[in-house]
Amino acid sequence: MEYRFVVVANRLPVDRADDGGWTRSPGGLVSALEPIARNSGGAWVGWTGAVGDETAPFDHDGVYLRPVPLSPEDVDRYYEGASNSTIWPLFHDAVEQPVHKRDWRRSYDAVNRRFAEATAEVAAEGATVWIHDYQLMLVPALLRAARPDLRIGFFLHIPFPPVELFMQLPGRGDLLRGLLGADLVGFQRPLAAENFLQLAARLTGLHPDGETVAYEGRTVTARAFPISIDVAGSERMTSDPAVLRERERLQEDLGGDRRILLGVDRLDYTKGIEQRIEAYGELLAEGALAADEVVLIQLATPSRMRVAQYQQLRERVEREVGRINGEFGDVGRVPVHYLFQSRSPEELQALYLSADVMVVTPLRDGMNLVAKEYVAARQDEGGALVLSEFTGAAAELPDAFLVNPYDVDDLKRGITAALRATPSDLRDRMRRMRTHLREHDVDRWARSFLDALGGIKLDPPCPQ
Ligand code: GDG
Repeated sequence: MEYRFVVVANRLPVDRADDGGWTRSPGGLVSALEPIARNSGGAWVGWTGAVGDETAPFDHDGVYLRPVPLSPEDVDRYYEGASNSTIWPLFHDAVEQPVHKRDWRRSYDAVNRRFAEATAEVAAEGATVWIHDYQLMLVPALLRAARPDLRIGFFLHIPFPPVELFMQLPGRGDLLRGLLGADLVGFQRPLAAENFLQLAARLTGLHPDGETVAYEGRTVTARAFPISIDVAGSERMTSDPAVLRERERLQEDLGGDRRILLGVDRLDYTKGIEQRIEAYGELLAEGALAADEVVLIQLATPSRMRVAQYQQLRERVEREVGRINGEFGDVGRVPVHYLFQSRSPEELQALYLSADVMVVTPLRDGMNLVAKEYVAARQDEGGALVLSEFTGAAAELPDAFLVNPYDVDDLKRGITAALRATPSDLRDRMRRMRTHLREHDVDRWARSFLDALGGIKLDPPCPQ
């Protein structure tokens, strides 16, 4: 098997359909990379998402998919353990205590080896390989050892922590050397690239020169490539009849003309959901907001529910929602509509179109696509975005109402300012944010990374 372009990610770009077949997974990453993979003789290496699934490799939409099976132990140790209970919290400022276990690390190492072996098998001589995210940080070096002919890129979707925090990691040297196996290491923000280069200097005694560092006879480049969304796709969806029907239904069900605050997140402790609800509760308690004038819809998509910290977060959030609804609600009228569910893309779009204020308040977030999706959805130039300054998106969207999510008073100030802003101020802000996004969509992100990496030749972008 000889593929000239190989994407390597924890998950394959498909989900099992009800009829047992496969459908393309939603999301900008897949919609950006799949066409590139299809047009350049591409393959994708990743897990199907089903524990113990031994599906053989198959073609889907012109891309060769090479599953890497994960056993129940792999899912416990590599995925929920090392990836999501050690690396994830540590790379997000340790907002939850990272847990360190030796058998998790061993499993992380073993699964990364399997990903590297599978990739080495499918990549053609001199192929370009693009590896994604924190679950696979050892793969670049493992792959280079097996296949020095390859051009290897790595992109980290989450923040890269400051040196002092990274130094706490058992196996820190292996992880760093793992990444240094790539020719190009991409991050969401320049600060993350700087952290990485400083770490390389500290741990290995290398001497970075600008954004590059010489390592084992090669040059490794570290640079920011802020990810984005499929802006044209999002704009097309706003006129989809199913979306418009859903928006009407929402308005009817909510009744009256209450203004809508909206939160959309995976239920994750990095997303600042508790702080957002606390701020909203205080605004109600102080009478700054009245439950018959505003409503908060919080869509909290179930995520990593076997990890203890996520179960505890769910309990805390649900207790607080119950308290606020108990204290400030009435029969037939609750101040918080809390949905612990996953909704269809059409329903999500209808929520974006209905929200007067989108409240995105992570304590730390590599980028945050929800903020960008909201802006892309608002072709009407309506609505306001309250955005945590600790998201990657904040650097690109200074016209949002920026807040410090650790400061409840600042959260309250941001929400109130967004609710009180004049329509013309909001329109100006939204227009500027939309202009930025249209020029920086996910296709441009993928192309700029692959251009910097060199290797595959890309078709020119399709006119929109
Ligand atoms: C990681 C980084 C970085 C959520 N609920 C539903 C649903 N979603 C979709 C959103 C959005 C995506 O999930 C979440 O993306 P985020 O960027 O907000 O956050 P993470 O999942 O933490 O993503 C992050 C990203 O990678 C990309 O590099 O931005 O910083 O942490 O697209 O729309 N979609 C549907 N139903 C839901 O209920 N259909």
